[in-house]
Parts: sequence; C-alpha cells; structure tokens
Amino acid sequence: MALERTFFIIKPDAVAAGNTGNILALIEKEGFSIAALHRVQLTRAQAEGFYAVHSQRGFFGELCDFMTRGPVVIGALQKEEGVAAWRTLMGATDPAKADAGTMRKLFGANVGENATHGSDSLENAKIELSFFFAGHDVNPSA
Ligand code: ABT
Ligand code: MG
Repeated sequence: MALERTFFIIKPDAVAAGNTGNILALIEKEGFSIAALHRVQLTRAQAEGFYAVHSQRGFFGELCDFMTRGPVVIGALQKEEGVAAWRTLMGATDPAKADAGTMRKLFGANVGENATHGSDSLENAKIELSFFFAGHDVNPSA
C-alpha cells in the first residue's frame, strides 16, 4: 500500500448543477483527504493541452467546448492507492455503465458530460497535478 495523490476535476456540468458540495462530501466520506482545491475557468489552451491525447478523435472539439463552457473545480485527493480508488469512486466513463453510488452514476448525464475527471495512472497524476499546482500541493503528506 502506498499513499498517493491524484488529480481530479469537477466538470462544468456538475458545477453548474450545484453538485460541487455533494461531490466533495462523498469524497471525504470515502476517506480521501482534499490536499488542494481551486475553482477556475479553463482556457481553451488549457483544455486542449489537458486532452491532447484525444486531439485526433472526432469528439475533441466538443470535449474542449464542454470543458470551457463554465467554471470547474480542480484539486488533489490523497489516499492509500488513491489513483485507483478515485477511478473506482468515479465509475465508468459512460454514466449508463457506471456502478450504483459512483460519481458518474449519481451526477453524470452521458459520456461527454460525466461530472468528474480523475487521473488514469500515478504517472499521469503527477503530470496533471504539476500542470495546475505548485510542488507543495503535489506530493503526498507535504
Ligand atoms: P476523463 O476523466 O474525462 O479523462 O474520462 P475517462 O478517463 O473516464 O475517459 P476518457 B477515455 O479519457 O475520455 C476523455 C473524455 O472524452 C470524452 N469522450 C470519450 C467522449 O466524449 N466520447 C467518447 O467516445 C470517448 C471515448 C469523455 C471524457 N470526458 N469528458 N468530458
Ligand atoms: Mg481520461
């Protein structure tokens, strides 16, 4: 077991719907500590850079439109095996396929508007955290 920090986003759909508090409450109830938290409006360049891995996909333009259409909440979550634990709590990318009680089942509408993001590996968590936060917010127990 290892204490890990992961990067998360409460996406524009969930912020606009007033679900920020509900999501943060569930995060704490599941034993994560919130190590960093910030409400921001992503720029187009930030959204395109963040999802660069999908730049050749047909949904890329819509995805960047969505992620910039309103404010998001970004942050760092800390827990033992935190990267995988947060992916599990988020549920499947498509809310229709997500398990009961997960973020995407509770708060997501469809595969595009799916309420939350979480890093998909420890390596990507470090990259994504460093993109948005200073070093003291990135490292476990710092
Ligand atoms: P993210 O946490 O947003 O990265 O979602 P996840 O890792 O679960 O899913 P991936 B595969 O990384 O999808 C990235 C975003 O692209 C959207 N998407 C994905 C579509 O709109 N259509 C598709 O066919 C696929 C495969 C879903 C994800 N986010 N949003 N918003
Ligand atoms: Mg992803």
